[in-house]
Amino acid sequence: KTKVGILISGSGTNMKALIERTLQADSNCEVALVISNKANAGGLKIARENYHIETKVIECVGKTNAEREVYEKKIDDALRAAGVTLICLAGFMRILTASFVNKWRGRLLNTHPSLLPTFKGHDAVRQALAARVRFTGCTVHFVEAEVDSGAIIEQAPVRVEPHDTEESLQERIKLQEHIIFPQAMEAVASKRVHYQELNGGVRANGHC
Ligand code: 3YE
Repeated sequence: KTKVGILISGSGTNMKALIERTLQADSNCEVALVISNKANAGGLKIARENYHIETKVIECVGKTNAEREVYEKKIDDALRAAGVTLICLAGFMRILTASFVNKWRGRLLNTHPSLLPTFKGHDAVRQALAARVRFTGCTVHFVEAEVDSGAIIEQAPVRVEPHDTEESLQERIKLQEHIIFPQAMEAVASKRVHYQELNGGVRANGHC
């Protein structure tokens, strides 16, 4: 089975959906380690107590490039020590350096709450409401150094309702992420989808 490492910063609802998928008989994955950059992330307790998965808190010391490298080295070491070969960013709210991304390219997935390439950035749901679109959604993509720009693996649309708030829309988007993120994890782990570089560009080859 593919050993998966999950990086979180918060309540861990996407993490929980990934773990639940790995507990099904036909899964090609097992979650070997959950890392949070926040000591108070609710997901840590869930991983440890409900699923008996090893957890680590690795907090960032600062935002300079040198400090980021130190911090990411700790993450990299912990993942390798646990035998991880596939990383899922599940509500992890840090931008990763190019050197980390390059080391894990093709084995590093993120979920984003919009139909990329529309509404990149940390406030994607707010952007969707401001633009008055009828549909937004979510995207699971391979991570590139440039944030939210990596090859798309899977997407799901979500209709924007007339009385939606950022919170209500975010909630419904999350429900879709809980479906497509586990699908994308399994598809990459079982090599139905793989990362491909082609003359300067990249794409996710295959289907979930
Ligand atoms: N890193 C790269 N490429 C990607 N991280 C994520 C996706 C992704 C990635 O596609 N290279 C918050 C939004 C980040 C933010 O801006 N954080 C800043 C400041 C943090 C702070 O103020 O504490 C930072 O430098 O990390 C995962 C989603 C990242 C969203």
